[in-house]
Amino acid sequence: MPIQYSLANLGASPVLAIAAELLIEGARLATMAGGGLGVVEDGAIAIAGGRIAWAGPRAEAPAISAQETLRCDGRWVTPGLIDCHTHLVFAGDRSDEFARRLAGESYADIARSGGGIAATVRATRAAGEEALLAESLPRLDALLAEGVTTIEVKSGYGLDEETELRQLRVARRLAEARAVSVSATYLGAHAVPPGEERSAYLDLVCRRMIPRIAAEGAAEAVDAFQEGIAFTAEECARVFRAARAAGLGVKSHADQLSDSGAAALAATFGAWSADHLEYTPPEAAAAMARAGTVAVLLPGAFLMLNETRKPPIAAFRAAGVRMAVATDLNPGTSPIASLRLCATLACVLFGLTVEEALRGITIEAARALWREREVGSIEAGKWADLAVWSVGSLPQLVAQVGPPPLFARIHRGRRT
Ligand code: DI6
Ligand code: FE
Repeated sequence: MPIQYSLANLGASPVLAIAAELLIEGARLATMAGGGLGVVEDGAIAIAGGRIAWAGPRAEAPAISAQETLRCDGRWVTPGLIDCHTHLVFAGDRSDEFARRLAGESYADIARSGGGIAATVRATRAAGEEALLAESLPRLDALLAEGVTTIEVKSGYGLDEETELRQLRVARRLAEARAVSVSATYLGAHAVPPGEERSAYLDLVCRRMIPRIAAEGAAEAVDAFQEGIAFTAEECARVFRAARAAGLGVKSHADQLSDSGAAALAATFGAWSADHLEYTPPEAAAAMARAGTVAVLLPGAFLMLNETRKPPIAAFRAAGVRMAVATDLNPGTSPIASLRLCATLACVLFGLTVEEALRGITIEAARALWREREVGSIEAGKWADLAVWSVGSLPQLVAQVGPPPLFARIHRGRRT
């Protein structure tokens, strides 16, 4: 709740004002508070201690004394964007696979022939920590340049203890190198490492890695790739049990290339999110809604693999499943460092409305990371993570592809 002081309840004491470090004025706000866009015309935001001290219509604002004022001249302000599914810490390049797919090979064919995830595992194991950080920063910078203030980063390109932990360390170092919040996810169950026996590898993931990662605070959640070319439902259930036992969140790469009941399984584990979902049957939506499992749509991978089967959006809407949109930024299926483009693709390819797409890269994405109490909307008490846009209307944010119309980016109250 905003702290409000009025003369009436202050009696004879001196007039108190909000002492803000930064006051944002003359803005049109898309707060994402409540169920929709939460539009406030002629809005103001007072920021203190890196958090939103007050937000709302200027006419209703309490007295505010500000060290600095940012006048927006009618520009739109949204919450800072949130990319809730990325694999952006990796080494190497797989553009050759793009050419192979154009020549007719499928993603699964390439994976079975030693390419795909295994190719990036080889490159990532060979890269030292500094090299990995240096390769990852330009991808992060591309996201930040379009107003992103929180990202999720998955491991999953090490598949051995040392390299997985190195990836997770680099993920955390991104937040020291740049003004961004990072949520790290352990994706040991991305593929069986080349030359290893699957049950022995799953022992390592479940008995050793997950407890260690939880104890060290190296990640907040555990993800698994449930697919014919990756792990079965039983194997993923084992990973999710270990994650829950260690007190970590659960996420799933679910039903991307085939229906293996992955979304429904994720829901039984109370997963934070189930992601991809192209082959998810509409009947799984009810269980996802009950479990509060967010459907994370990844239209970049759908585009790059030239897929045709689409996620059951109508069923998600009907059941009240929350929908987020993310880049899936990775070197194989979604080499796309633009969350705004992915929001556009979610509209054009999957039929999301502009409102759904904008909520999908803000408040619903926060929910997919269990951070909705901290970020994702413009409400008093949350971190002051904001994007100020030089656009005349909100649809312009997703109706145009090209340089981001970003006027200012604010992370935890600091203009960056
Ligand atoms: N699904 C994906 O889209 C990425 N991982 C996954 O499980 C792709 C990973 C890659 O091809 O490198
Ligand atoms: Fe992914």
